Amino acid sequence: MTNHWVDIKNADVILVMGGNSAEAHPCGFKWVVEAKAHRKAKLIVVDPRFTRTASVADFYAPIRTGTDIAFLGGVIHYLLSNDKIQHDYVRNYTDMSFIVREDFAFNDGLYSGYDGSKHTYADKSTWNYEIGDDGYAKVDPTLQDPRCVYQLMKAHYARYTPEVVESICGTPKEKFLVVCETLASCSTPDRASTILYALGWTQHSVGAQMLRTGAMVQLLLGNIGVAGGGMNALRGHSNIQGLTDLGLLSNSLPGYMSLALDGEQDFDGYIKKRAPQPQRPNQLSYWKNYKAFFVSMMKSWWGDHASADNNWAYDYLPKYDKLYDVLYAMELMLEGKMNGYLAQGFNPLAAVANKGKNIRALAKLKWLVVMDPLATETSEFWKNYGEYNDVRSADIQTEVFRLPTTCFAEEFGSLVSSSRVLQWHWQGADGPGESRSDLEIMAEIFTRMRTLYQKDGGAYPDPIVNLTWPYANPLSPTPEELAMEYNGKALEDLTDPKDPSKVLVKAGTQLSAFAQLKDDGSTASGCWIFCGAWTPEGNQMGRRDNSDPTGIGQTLNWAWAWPANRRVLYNRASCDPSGKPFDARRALIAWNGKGWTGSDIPDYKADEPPENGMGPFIMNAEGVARFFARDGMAEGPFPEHYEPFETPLGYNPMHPHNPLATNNPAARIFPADKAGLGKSPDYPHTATTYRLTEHFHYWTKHARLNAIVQPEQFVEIGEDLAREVGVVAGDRVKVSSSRGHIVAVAVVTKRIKPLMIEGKKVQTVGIPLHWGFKGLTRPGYLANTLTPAVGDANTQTPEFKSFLVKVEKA
Ligand SMILES: Nc1nc2c(c(=O)[nH]1)N[C@H]1C(S)=C(S)[C@@H](COP(=O)(O)OP(=O)(O)OC[C@H]3O[C@@H](n4cnc5c(=O)[nH]c(N)nc54)[C@H](O)[C@@H]3O)O[C@H]1N2
Ligand SMILES: Nc1nc2c(c(=O)[nH]1)N[C@H]1C(S)=C(S)[C@@H](COP(=O)(O)OP(=O)(O)OC[C@H]3O[C@@H](n4cnc5c(=O)[nH]c(N)nc54)[C@H](O)[C@@H]3O)O[C@H]1N2
Ligand SMILES: [Mo]
Repeated sequence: MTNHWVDIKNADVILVMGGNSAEAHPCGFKWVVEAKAHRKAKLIVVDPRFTRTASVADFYAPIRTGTDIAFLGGVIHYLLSNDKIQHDYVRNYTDMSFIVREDFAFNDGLYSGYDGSKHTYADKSTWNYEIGDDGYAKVDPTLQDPRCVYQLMKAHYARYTPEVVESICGTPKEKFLVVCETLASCSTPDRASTILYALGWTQHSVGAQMLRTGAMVQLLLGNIGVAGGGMNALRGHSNIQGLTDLGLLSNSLPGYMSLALDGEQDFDGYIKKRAPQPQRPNQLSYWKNYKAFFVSMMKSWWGDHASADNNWAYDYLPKYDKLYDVLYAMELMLEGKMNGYLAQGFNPLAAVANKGKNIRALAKLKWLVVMDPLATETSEFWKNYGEYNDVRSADIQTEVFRLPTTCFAEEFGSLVSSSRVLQWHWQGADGPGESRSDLEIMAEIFTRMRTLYQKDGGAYPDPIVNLTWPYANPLSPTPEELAMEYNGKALEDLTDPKDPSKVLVKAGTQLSAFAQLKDDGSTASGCWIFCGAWTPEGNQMGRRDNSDPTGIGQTLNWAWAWPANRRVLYNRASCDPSGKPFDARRALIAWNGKGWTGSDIPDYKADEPPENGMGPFIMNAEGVARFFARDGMAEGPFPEHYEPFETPLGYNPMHPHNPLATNNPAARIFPADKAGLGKSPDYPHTATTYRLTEHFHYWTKHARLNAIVQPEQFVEIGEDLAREVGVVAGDRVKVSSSRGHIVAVAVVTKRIKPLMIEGKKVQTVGIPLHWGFKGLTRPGYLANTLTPAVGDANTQTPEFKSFLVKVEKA
């Protein structure tokens, strides 16, 4: 979240799109209820289904799955053509006035630089601003230049008229316009809207661009960095925010640093690329500190083995050639190139797209380790469970090890919430039986591996035998030790640059803030954004003072938020260029003549006078927010609608004559998966998968009370589809995709209606995901029997939310 849970109460309009927060985040949803009750906030829900969130909304609009870019592109067109944008904000704080390179182009659904044979944008160099001789981006403050971002964006989205939106999304024009008008009411400085989203946006082949389109709407309305605004990703597992913060994705490092790419063997080049020079006068480009963050991390990992002489052990880090995401892992297993797999707190057979493929993949492994408190579908993938897991056990040679772990309530430590708040929690009970904590298991695996490398050597044992392992009991590191390590400490006395005789931080002392990190090896910090969580004053994550001096929910003494205990990111943008809050009733910070103060920690240089003109988006070298994604995105600088890989239309209404632009042109799909995609004549219905409040994924079916409230697998179909296939509520239906089928009870509902898409009736089928063949509920089919193995082009998150099926009476 750019903002935080409590801050939702400050919103005037709440758009829930691509999520169902009343159901999946029922505790946090209370802040939506507060905003409705106390601010008369309007709640709008846009979802293919009339959800539990929709049932308490002021307005609901239906949408076809996978078409949110067309919808939001239409909103952008509405805001620009009706001049419903916050002028002061967009002119000063975004790249609207920046001039784009002459050779940047968009034709037939494809941007410049596309290589059709590789299905990727091989050359993204044209996706950039014109950079002048002074190193600064060229701008036209009048916004008249036809190559400025404002003009290009306006032309790009002019194609998304309300009629086009209706035809692609199935959202009736009148309903679409109500959503536009309600959002547009927040283009004034005294009103703010927030967007709450989750998987309904991320789990698509164009997921990352859906979020970007939402962020563009928020920027046009001047709603980023202000109280009650923001782009708010409501996250999943209790610590999934912590997972990305700590860099557990295959291409990232802690604190959103990035692993080097294959070929980036030169250390200085690696740093230079990630620590860009400012591209506007007097700009702070905060990533200029990248080297300090990186070197401190390497010191934390390898201590004295990381020194200036060996580039801080840069060669110890792998350089990556591809994303090693879970879809790729399954592909490698099938190809016989991955022989072992460790599933820690993960049930991939249930959770990953295309179960049939995944069974064949797991069956090729030599060994599989499952670290889990429960016996899961994954740990028993080799066992025959009749129609629910119809395998021949005798043909499967994979050796499976189950290591029983404790569960979160049997441990203590920190969890990071969607609000970026690191909250310390305490153990409720000891784990049962032979269970051991994840920490102990990992520590023992590591120390045993290290012993083997010490004894036998190997191709490159250095990174393993030299790893720092400073814990009092090497077989059982404590959460306190780890938290202190992530925060970091001084390795030498840190002195005042103006007076070297003055020691500011003594060697061995915990650091207070990431501003103290150095690039010369004198500091260590395992994750720079967590620096400040365990200071010389102690554990900041355990703080429980909920006082809220300004009454807008800024409880700065409740636990600790990264970065720097800041609760609302980009909060400099909540003030006008002179440093005065756009809305005094919701002030986060203000310039008081000498410094920035207020109810939040300034996301800016604390004593920087506004008249110097530094931009508020200090993580971008140009100091402003980007409508034009000049780097980073896989499929282009402006989001464009592409159809889901399994489309009920078979073509892209925006580009009907270019088959290369039917689906995301930059998405990766393996040949066999592509050949196996379903087509609409055989699989005429559009399906989506989702959660229910009563279950948490695949594990609460092991708990008796949850099993009682939702005992049996069902699918939701509309009354019209039920009539078409000849079933009534309670009948069993067979739902098939090109990859397999499930059989479940039909819930026939008014909550899902057919949509008219390009003149054709399209039915939506809703498939809750919680059932399987282990646990106390009635055995059921894994929903991922049906889903395709294709992912978002940037993140490889599978397209769980939009695929084709056929519904029949069972
Ligand atoms: N009770 C409970 N709570 C949970 C979980 C759980 O299993 N049980 N899981 C947790 C986890 S890990 C996560 S990640 C979060 C997920 O939180 P959510 O994303 O809110 O949950 P989902 O139910 O997967 O999907 C949300 C909604 O997206 C809609 N949708 C599908 N396709 C589209 C589309 O193309 N456009 C739009 N606009 N909407 C679409 C679906 O109809 C559904 O209502 O929930 C967390 N909370
Ligand atoms: N079709 C479809 N598929 C989906 C989704 C969807 O919307 N549609 N959503 C996706 C999403 S967002 C998610 S997050 C995944 C969820 O997929 P998973 O994360 O694989 O699902 P969970 O059932 O939450 O599995 C977590 C496992 O962790 C175990 N566990 C609990 N506590 C601990 C612990 O402290 N230590 C260890 N080692 N184990 C523990 C639990 O017993 C459980 O078996 O599913 C994904 N798959
Ligand atoms: Mo999730």
